[in-house]
Amino acid sequence: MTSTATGGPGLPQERRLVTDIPGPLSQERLDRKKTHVADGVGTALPVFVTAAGGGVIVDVDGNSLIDLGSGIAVTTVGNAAPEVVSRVQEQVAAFTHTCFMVTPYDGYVDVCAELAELTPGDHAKKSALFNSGAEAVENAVKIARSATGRDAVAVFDHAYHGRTNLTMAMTAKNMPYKHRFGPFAGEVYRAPMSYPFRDGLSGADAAARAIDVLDKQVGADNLAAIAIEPIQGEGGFVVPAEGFLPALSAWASDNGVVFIADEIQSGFCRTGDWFACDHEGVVPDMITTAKGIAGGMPLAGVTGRADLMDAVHVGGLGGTYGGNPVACAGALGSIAAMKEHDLGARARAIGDLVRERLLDLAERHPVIADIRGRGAMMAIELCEPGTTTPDAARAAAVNAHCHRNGVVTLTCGTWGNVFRFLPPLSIGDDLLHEAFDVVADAFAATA
Ligand code: PLZ
Repeated sequence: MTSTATGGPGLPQERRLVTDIPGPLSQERLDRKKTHVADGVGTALPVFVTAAGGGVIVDVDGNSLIDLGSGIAVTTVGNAAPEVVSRVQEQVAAFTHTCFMVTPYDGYVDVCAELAELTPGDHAKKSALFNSGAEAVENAVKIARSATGRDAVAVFDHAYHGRTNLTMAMTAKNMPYKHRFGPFAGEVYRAPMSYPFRDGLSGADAAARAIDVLDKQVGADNLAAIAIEPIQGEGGFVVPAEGFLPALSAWASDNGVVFIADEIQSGFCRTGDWFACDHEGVVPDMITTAKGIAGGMPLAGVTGRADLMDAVHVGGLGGTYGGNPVACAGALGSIAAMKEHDLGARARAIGDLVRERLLDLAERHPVIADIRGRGAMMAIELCEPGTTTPDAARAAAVNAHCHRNGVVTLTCGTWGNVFRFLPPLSIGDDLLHEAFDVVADAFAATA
């Protein structure tokens, strides 16, 4: 079952359905998956992929689907982007691995230099590289604890930070992430998030509420770090009210608490800036990155104030594969493409197009209770009309309709009632419009 397909932007940019979704050849492979792959590993849209690029994903049956998911915000520069492919090919032919902790190489240092330049703030910064977002978050907490000599970590309602033991503890939602997987790491405390659609609070009031919880229930002196997604991802694309992040960050700074922005989903041009923190000029002490950083190669980073990063003893940070040379080559290609094609501007243009389509849709479908997000990170929350009662069943029905009709869509949210749109920034306007025509049909068909 090998494939010689070539992907990338040269693929025909079209939605093309030649079988049911999933088609017979995907069905065969699904049976094989059932035999060999643990049931705990689910798949949202079970077509087996042979190629992808631009704004489409092609499956074994010859269907071409429009991609509004980017593999959960990863292929921001496009799947098999030429800048990524060429650098990866060159690197993989030169050497695949040495372990940076054994014998170093330029790619790792180059990525850290890019991170210092691109992340918010012009202070002295240093980075360490890892394999996954969860691993980056774990290490950010380790570094913050080492630098402050404190234990406690504050996180927020609806937060998602990963599936390892510490990051499960930091993640809010039980199903499917935490159920029966405890006991969880200790010294993790949850504060109320700013969620304008549900709490109606200003950023300042929501920050005061969160700070009061942290101050009274944890104590600023015990807090090593506050970790927050500047726009929440899995939790429902919750965009905090203006002023919430700056107020929290100021409080953290006044109290010697390390402010960690988890930009694993929102970073690298996704929201129209390099990072979501840029929107309000928030400068985190530490930032975690992954996903979009490397165009599909597994890479993650922790970037922070040099004094914090250097608080850890030599040898205290690492891992066999962290900052693997092939993954670093992918990151350098992805970052080069983002700069060269001004993908931040492209994300803003996509955001305008998507918002317009969603506003139009919401006029006709009162189940759409909230439209939110920024740039190419937009979402709608579905509720029983006129209420804030989540309508997850409708979200699932709309999602299934989109999948059957060749559009890769994703849901999210604590109640599973949020529909999120994360197209690759390499998608064309025509394809985007066609995808939203399908979304509109899905709402009409499930009304
Ligand atoms: N922090 C903000 O969005 C990953 C998870 C998908 P890893 N989000 C997608 C799933 O169901 O596992 C994520 C994130 C934020 C951390 C992570 C974790 O990143 O690379 O999946 O470990």
